[in-house]
Amino acid sequence: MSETSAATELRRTAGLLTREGKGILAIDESFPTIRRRFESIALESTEETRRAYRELLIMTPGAAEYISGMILFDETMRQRTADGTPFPRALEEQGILPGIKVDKGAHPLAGHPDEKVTEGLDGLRQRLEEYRSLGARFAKWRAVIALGPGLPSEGCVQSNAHALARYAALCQECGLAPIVEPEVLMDGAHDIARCRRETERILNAAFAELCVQRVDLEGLLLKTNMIVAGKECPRQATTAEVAAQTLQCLKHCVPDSVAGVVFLSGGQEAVQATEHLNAMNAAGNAGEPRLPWPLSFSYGRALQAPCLQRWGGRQENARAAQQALLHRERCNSLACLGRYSAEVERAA
Ligand code: 5MM
Repeated sequence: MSETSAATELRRTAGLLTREGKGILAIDESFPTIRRRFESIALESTEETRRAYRELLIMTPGAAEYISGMILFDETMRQRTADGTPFPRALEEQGILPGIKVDKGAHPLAGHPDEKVTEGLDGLRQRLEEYRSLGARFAKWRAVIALGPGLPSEGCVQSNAHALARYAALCQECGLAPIVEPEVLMDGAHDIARCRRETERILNAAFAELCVQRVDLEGLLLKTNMIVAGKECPRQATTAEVAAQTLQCLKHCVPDSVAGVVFLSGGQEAVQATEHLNAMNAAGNAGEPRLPWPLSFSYGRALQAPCLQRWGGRQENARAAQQALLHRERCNSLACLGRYSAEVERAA
């Protein structure tokens, strides 16, 4: 494939992922994370329980109206529906793009107590080629940044930015659209102003490295945290404050050429994550100029939590669980258009 047609394909994939009113469902929990999620419903995490749960999510009837892509975990990428269809193909058949989490998790950063760097660059080119042959169209890598006294250090910010950019360049070489996810955690008592300052610092570092590594921003999505106060902060911000601070942060740091911005939910309550996204799209596109990028969602917990609780690991609850998931998907789809409301929420 020529360099130009490869870039066109990447941009097309990125555009498909953020087309109007659609977002991404993240179901890429690693083994320890899915075990914790299943513990909340007293279910053992086995290959079969994980497969059954992921099948329920992937095969929810009607999801393609609201969902453009799903991010899978390595194991999920290789699993099949009960009738033997590989999960990536089952998604493609519905018009949903299969994606894959390719990082190997956050590990202690040498010389930097309490800080982590995301690993997984060794052998990544070969892994990406295999994922592409299995049907992946896009990929995701998450950097995890904790705030604390004197944290994050410059070493942590720079190491994670460098890894994100190296990953993104390798994805584009292989024809997979990269989702670049630097996440500032909500853990801690920091206020919203501190979250904004540190998120801007991290986004600036990430885009500087993406530029150094010659990544095509038109073939890339940014997945980021909203600007919120830490969970233990005595003063939590209002929805309007979260929307205003997040929009200003993005306008300062995200180049116009980026194909789209999608948010993680990061521990926000499901309805709250929808309200925040709706407020941003309503305010951001109320006048001229409109925002330079689509603002959408790539939630894990804020889409799945009600569904997981409704399922409870019991096959007889599968249909009700899918309805709970579809409801959150619809609400967030409307939030991408600034058209979500309390009435829509109640119409479950
Ligand atoms: C679904 O959770 C993803 C995997 O996390 P681990 O690697 O820690 O198991 C996570 O990367 C997710 O894709 C994003 O952070 C968004 O999830 P939330 O739940 O924050 O919306």
